Amino acid sequence: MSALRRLRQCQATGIAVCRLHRSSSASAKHHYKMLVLGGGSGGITMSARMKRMMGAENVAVVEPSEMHYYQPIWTLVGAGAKTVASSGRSTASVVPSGVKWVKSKVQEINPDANTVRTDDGTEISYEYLIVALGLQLHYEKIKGLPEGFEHPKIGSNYSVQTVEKTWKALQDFKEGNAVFTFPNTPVKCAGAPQKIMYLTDAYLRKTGKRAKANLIYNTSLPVLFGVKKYADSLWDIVKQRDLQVNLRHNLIEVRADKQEAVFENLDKPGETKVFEFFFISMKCFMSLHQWDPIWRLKAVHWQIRRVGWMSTKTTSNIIAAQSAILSRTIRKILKNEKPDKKYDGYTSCPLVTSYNTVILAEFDYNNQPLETFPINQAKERRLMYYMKADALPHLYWHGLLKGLWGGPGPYRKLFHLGMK
Ligand code: UQ1
Repeated sequence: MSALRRLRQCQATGIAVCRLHRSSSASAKHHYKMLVLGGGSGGITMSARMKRMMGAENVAVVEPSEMHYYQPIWTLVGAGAKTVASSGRSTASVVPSGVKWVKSKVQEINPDANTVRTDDGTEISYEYLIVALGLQLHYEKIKGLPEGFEHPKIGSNYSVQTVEKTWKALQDFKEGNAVFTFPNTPVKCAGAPQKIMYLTDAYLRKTGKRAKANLIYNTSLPVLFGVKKYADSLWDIVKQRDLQVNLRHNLIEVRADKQEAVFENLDKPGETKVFEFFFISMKCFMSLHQWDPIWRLKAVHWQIRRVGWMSTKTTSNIIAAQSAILSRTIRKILKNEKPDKKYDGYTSCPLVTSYNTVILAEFDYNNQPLETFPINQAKERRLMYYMKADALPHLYWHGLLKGLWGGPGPYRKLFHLGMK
């Protein structure tokens, strides 16, 4: 960086930054062949793959958080079946060794200059950029939040600060409504809000409190689940277990002091309905990160030419499938060859339906089932529960994050050999 530019930057960002710059040696490296934004599942997975492709010294990952969490297990944390501590590891331990961890927040992407500015004013230039910033949580979009979280009966399994409140509220349950919500925004895992309802039902039955409880699932979607095959099974479960489902109900306000939640009817604008609750578990409103390619880079007409991008879905099974394709694409681009493979939209969702059963939903972009195992996966199965609770976390930490797991595609083909 030129002295003049650094001076300007110091003027713009203050003395602390100047000092920081001076103390970092003049030879501090601020250029990487591959720069990865975000140290979540996508960012760490791609860092590992890029390290293997081009050497650790050529890769840097920008991530401000000290901790990295395996979020799929939070459903079970909310139901008391796993601890939150078991879900986290330090970011330092998951950044591949030798890869530079830039512990800052992205402040600006400048695709014309192939540079990124972080919140401490550092400018990093790159040859190739991977944006894997994931989704941001927006509890503040609901009136009465986040301050409502001071109340013990308001929980949400999607943030490390609030996930344990769900389990506490479940244990303290006496009588009344337990309300579960699904927001009107893109979300990471569309199955999650109903998983915690099934676990709540199982817990209340186990503890003899179910008769005093109404379990209510208010979802903004027009369906219980987007893939008919699994939705049919879920409707059967909902009926058998006496769970109330209200479609097109979107949470707009939580009145913590009165233990009331206000929902709007998405089919009848302006019409609202108030639900009293003893306990409410909310799926958070989410949005793409402000620097996600879909928001920002589209706005600059895809001026970044050499860019790899992950899609807007961000759960780890999707990242597994995408990371393999993205690596392949990058390898082709590096060799000046044409990318030859596209991500097929593979998504999976282990739908936890009790403390020892799971329906393993797997499907493609068109919401058609795309199942790995040669059995009917729409059935509740114990084996799938143990896969979800015990096997998949290992696959995540030791396979996916090391860049070694590209999803179950090859196994699916193997298991279905000769079946078509
Ligand atoms: C998967 O690969 C994955 O990522 C590690 C998950 O995230 C937690 C999953 O939930 C699932 C179901 C898969 C797919 C794996 C198999 C064996 C079907």
